[in-house]
Amino acid sequence: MPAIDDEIKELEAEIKKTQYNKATEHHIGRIKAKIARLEKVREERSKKGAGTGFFIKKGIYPSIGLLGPPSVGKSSILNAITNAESRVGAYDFTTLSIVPGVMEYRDMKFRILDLPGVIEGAHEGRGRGKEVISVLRNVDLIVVVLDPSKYDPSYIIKELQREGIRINQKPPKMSILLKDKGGLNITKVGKSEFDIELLESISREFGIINADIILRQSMTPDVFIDGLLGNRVYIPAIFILNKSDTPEFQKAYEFLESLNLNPIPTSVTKKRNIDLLKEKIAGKVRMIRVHLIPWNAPADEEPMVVREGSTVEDVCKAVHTEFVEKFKFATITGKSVRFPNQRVGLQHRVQDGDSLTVFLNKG
Ligand SMILES: Nc1nc2c(ncn2[C@@H]2O[C@H](COP(=O)(O)OP(=O)(O)OP(=O)(O)O)[C@@H](O)[C@H]2O)c(=O)[nH]1
Ligand SMILES: [Mg+2]
Repeated sequence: MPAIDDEIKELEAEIKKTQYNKATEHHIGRIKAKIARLEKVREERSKKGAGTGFFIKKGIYPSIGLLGPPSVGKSSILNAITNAESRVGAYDFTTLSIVPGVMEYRDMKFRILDLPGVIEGAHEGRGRGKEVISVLRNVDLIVVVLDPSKYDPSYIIKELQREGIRINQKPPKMSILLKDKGGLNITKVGKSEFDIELLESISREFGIINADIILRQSMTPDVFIDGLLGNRVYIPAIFILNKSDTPEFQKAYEFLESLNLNPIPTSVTKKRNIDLLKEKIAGKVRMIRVHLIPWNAPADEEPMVVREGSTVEDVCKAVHTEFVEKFKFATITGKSVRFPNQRVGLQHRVQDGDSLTVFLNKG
């Protein structure tokens, strides 16, 4: 799709050369909307011919992706915190596919994914960067790994943004009701601040002419575009600065501190802060405890610790594949239902403290 790519590049160049001030902000806002619209078209087209990318599925354990430039020590970290053995090499692109490992921390388990290194220009297809980054849409936490020779995360953050991934951000608080007529009505609730004319022209750029849009927070054009598109994912992220045993470490650490990224300093070679890293990862992912109660036997004493958002199906799969194949119904007592022993299906989401009993078809 060279045509679209070129068009996007031209528009980006235009933003770069336009000085940002009151007089140009509308112009820039509209260009940003145009870029977002073109990116959407590109994404839709590339989906049609897709099928070669990496794919991961959500399970009961949270998935955590190790993302970073080549050779910073991602695989070394995977090997240090999990049972896995991913190849480590003193050259770039040692890891060529996704290598999973299981990290245990207290009574919890986490699926850690070691990914190939990502270089600048990934969205243009350099390396397998685009595929690597798009995998991260489905993870529960992104761990950005850097080292003292490659410590500037800005291109990585940009690559994530281009894939529609927003790190350490909340979804914009806004609602859109599309209508057949009546024009565009943008209103606000509370103290939100924004430039109404600019947001109107952005909406038109997306072909939204008749709609009621309610904003519940202040909106920059970028946040508004995210809300209009509605296909962004919001994922927490933490930063690691590895190789703390090397002399150039301090300078890189101070740089990341100045960006308020709170990097976790680690050294795999010197085994420094490996437990701290596990603790930080575990602390960033919300887990819930579910008690499995067999219908004809005493309850297991230990609850299952699963990802927040897990369904009855996720839990069943983790116990035994037969639980899904022969599933008849389940009953739950707890926060996720209105009354004790309520019947639920496979798609029901469990909540912390739920007691679950699964009933199977015979045969
Ligand atoms: N000094 C030092 N070297 C390290 C440390 N961690 C990893 N290394 C070395 O850095 C090199 C790259 O390590 P890998 O774990 O293969 O790096 P990677 O990020 O997985 O690399 P790619 O898969 O190529 O992207 C190897 O030579 C490691 O031995 C560390 O804490 N300190
Ligand atoms: Mg590797």
